[in-house]
Amino acid sequence: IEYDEKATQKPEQQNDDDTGLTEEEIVLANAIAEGPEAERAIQRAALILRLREGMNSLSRVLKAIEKYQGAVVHLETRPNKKENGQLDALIKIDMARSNLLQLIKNLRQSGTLEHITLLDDCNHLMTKYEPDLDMNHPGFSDKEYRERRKEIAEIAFAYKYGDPVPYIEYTETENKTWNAVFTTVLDLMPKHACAEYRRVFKLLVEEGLFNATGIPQLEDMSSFMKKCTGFTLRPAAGLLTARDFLASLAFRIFQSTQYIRHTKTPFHTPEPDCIHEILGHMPLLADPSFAQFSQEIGLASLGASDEEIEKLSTIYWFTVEFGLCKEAGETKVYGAGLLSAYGELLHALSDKPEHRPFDPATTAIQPYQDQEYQPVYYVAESIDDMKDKFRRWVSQMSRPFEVRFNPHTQRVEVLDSV
Ligand code: HBI
Ligand code: NLE
Ligand code: FE
Repeated sequence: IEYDEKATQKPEQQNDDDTGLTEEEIVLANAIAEGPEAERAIQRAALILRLREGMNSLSRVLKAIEKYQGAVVHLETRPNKKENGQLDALIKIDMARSNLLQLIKNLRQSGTLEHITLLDDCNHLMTKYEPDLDMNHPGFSDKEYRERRKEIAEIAFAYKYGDPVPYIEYTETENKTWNAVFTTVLDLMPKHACAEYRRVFKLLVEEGLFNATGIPQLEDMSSFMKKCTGFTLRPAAGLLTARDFLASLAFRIFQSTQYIRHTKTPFHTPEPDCIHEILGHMPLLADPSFAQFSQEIGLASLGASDEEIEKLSTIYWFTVEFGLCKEAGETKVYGAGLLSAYGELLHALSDKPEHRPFDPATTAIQPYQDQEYQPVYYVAESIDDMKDKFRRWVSQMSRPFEVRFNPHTQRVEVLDSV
């Protein structure tokens, strides 16, 4: 039976082996530097497998894992979403990188491998601006706020690829904070936000997702974005490392926090929170051209060196987070960090800070400020022009392979390797 299965494999699956590197390998390369040390380093992977023959398939898979000296750290079965009665298994394993690659090949050949994701492990937190650790955090002395943050962080830690994002019953105080920011943005947006933002914002109001009374649920926002651009959300517990955050963008996945800023500081906070993600990022992630740009930064980050990650993350900072652009002779805002913080939005458009034309090579090495308002902003001719300039710059980045995202399979494919 196994032999037959192989004979009827789709040509697409055979290609995977021809091209050398696959999605999984790139994400691996991304997580670990090259070299024999790296080959032996233990990597955690999450595999979703199709158990076509129920427990028989499962026992074959477990034997293969044992053969490659892997340790199973989590195992659960769940009903397959498409085929009634069929089971999927989610298995998390720790294994040496070289063995992991062998195992993946082996499972793919046997037709059991449905999906592999290292995204469940692309959620390493940075310990910065946390209410538990930072004395200057407005929530530092607020026990109730800190408890709430923990409760919401647990949702992100427990989240697994493919799950819907759990709903949160936001409190009255939380919804009031949202209301304060939302109504101000509603006020300022028509004059100061770029056309792309205004267009989607209007759609979101029409769909009833954006309103002054309550915080939109991530799952609903995710469905909306999926419809527009294929971007989906997964919950994040806080500020993630740039590498993890950017890697998920390559898969059109945006990692979003779900907690809200402290009620004492509605109009500016240095850490990301759901107001920043929902009001700042999501309208533009639902715009096709902008979504494409966001993903391209993500694709460029796969397999990049630490130095390159720093540059990409600086470009991300001065575009996606704090970017300005021209529109019919006026300067408009498209950066999410400005759209969710009106104090800084007004500062950015005033004559206090410096405005420089966006140029990837110089922008990439500009030091930035992540506690207070920026002293420098970069102004793009337009979002499309910014995207073109970024493309030209990033194409000179050295990497032994090129990657492309296949929207049908939701996988990153390698175009050529040397
Ligand atoms: N983590 N949760 C989260 N949200 C972000 O917006 C975010 C992040 N980590 C890094 C980051 N943004 C960027 O500033 C760049 O470093 C990529
Ligand atoms: N300063 C932004 C805000 O208050 O919404 C958040 C920035 C996150 C990078
Ligand atoms: Fe952000």
